[in-house]
Amino acid sequence: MTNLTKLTLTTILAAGVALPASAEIQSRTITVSNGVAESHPVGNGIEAMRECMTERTDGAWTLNAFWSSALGDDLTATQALRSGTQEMVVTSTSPIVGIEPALGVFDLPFLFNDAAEADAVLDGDFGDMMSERMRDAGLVNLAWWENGFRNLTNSVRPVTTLEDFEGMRVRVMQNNIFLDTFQTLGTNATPMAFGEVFTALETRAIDAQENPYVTIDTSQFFEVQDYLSATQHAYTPFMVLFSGPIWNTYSEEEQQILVDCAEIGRDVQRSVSRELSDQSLARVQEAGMQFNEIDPAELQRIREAVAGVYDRSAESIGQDVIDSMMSELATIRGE
Ligand code: TK8
Repeated sequence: MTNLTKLTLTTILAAGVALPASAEIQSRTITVSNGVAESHPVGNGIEAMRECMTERTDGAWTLNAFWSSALGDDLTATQALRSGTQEMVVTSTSPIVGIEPALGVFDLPFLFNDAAEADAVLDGDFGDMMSERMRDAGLVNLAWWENGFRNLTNSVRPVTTLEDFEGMRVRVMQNNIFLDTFQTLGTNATPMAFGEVFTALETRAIDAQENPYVTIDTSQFFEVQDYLSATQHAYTPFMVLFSGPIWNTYSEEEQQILVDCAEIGRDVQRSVSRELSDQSLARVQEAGMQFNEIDPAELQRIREAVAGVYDRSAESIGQDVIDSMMSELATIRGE
């Protein structure tokens, strides 16, 4: 043992810091941020992850969570991970397609039919392949969590037909595929970071936004939006990203703890998300939102109107990526 190590150990012991469970596990403080409120199922997932880490490290790790974009939006936080100044972020894939354009595949309109399809794709070979790609960008995807199926809210009128989208000023994520989809639907689409949406709706700078029921509920958009229409036009996954540069300073045992705990968090996060979805839909209606389903034939018209987005996005996403998604889906669907 060098003198320096002895000194450090003495200092640690004197400070009363909990000693790590094994030589391979050091004291760590992990900062995680995200854009949603703590009451969102991401909160349950993070809590499960924290319990898992505490148990596996005998309390040597602290997981510090920041909510509601307090450390910046998804994209800013993800860049902080790449430069090694923040450990972790739970982010939607959509705002970070500038970093890995192939992630745009998840933004293709009406891609997944239900959550079971999303789980099978994300937890299977396709999800692994996408996580592998993130490594080149200095990001380690620990697990796929769920944001969910997205639905339109607005303050103008119920959307029951394709024509109802016309002229609406809709906030979209910072993402060309969403921009294309909503422009094709006839709206006036504006890309904006999630943290700015509530105020933009409140001041009527925009009329509309789209997110899963749970996010509409926990971000209190019902306070500033009158109509909610079940468009279900896209499914957004969350990635639990870890900083590549910081990952490289962790022992193999520590890296395994991160992955295992993120997967335990995933199972909790997804099941709470699905339980809460119906409750959130009921709650926003109690809070005054007018809800409508869309007639299946009309939904089919909407689907056909945006079908061209697939071809127009092929160059940025990569035709090979779209093809492997489609063949994976065909297998899952037994086609
Ligand atoms: C929260 C975001 C949000 C996303 C969006 O950080 O930007 O609309 O759906 O939930 O990831």
